[in-house]
Amino acid sequence: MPEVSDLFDPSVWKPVAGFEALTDVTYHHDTAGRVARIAFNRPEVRNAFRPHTVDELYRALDDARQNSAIGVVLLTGNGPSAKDGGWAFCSGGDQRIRGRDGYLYEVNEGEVAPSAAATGRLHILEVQRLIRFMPKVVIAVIPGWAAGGGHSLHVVCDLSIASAEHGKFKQTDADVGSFDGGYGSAYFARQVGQKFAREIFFLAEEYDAQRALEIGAINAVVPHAELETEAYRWANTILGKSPTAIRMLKFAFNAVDDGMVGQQVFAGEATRLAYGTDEAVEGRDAFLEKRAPDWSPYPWQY
Ligand code: S0N
Repeated sequence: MPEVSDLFDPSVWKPVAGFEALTDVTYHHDTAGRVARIAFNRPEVRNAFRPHTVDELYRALDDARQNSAIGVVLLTGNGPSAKDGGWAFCSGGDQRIRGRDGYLYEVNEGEVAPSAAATGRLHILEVQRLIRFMPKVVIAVIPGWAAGGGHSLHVVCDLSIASAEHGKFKQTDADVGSFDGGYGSAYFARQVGQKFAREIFFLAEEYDAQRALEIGAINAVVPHAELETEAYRWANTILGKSPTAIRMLKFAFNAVDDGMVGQQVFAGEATRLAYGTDEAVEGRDAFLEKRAPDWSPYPWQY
């Protein structure tokens, strides 16, 4: 077994200090400290997530969000499975520990304590919102299965790139009695159109990376061995752009589908820009100096 993943290039990545104890995900920065690689690390269950996985994923993503040197996050799945050689991005919620009100924390692998019945969690949706609202580009790097909640996670990422040989997709929510009624379905329909989205959810049939590309569900299909190299190349291309422009574009793309929250996020960034102007500085200074603001240098522009 490789230490991290067969596709992982140890000359590119270094572990992130403070995150050594992670078990269900791995978290690295590139040597320049500008790209984050976060990977599901449960290949034996096709990278299904349990509450502990989601906790770790959220922590790593939030750390990348708050690191002002990081501009791009690669979200992927380690592999292959030592059991059967299978590859996965993520196969969604771990069905072995799904309770009646969400997913349960385990006492042992696949085993929950009877008293845990009241502590079910559904916080993968918090991860979806973190990806959606972080002012950085998140790329889903899909080396194998994207199924169920794993399918929905790639949908919410800004870009998706998949392995030609092993990239496979299936929306199994309705097979197991779950339904992502937000970004996973309704936003997916915005991407591929209502007919394809309904077919993928209602029939839950497998489709491959080429098909995903044809319907507009992903951006590119690349040879398996080149998947992470190509994703890293994309990251570095994006890093060559203006951070402010990329951030404003991401939130502009989001806003039309995100209602008042989308407007709020976009407007927050506009406020940040406004704070950088002399005009806003004058407003602040006038208040602190207890005088009327002098707006005369600032025209009512047309
Ligand atoms: C991914 C599939 C298609 C791969 O098939 P393949 O290659 O034939 O492999 P298998 O032999 O099936 O799997 C290998 C081993 O991995 C285990 N395993 C796979 N997926 C899971 C899983 N999700 N949970 C637990 N174990 C899993 C297999 O059991 C097998 O183990 P062994 O070797 O011991 O037999 C195929 O595996 C598949 O269909 N997997 C299930 C996909 C699925 O239905 N996922 C759940 C869908 N629902 C969600 O994800 C919930 C979404 C969600 O989180 C959410 C959304 C909105 C609101 C709230 C929530 C929420 O619930 O939090």
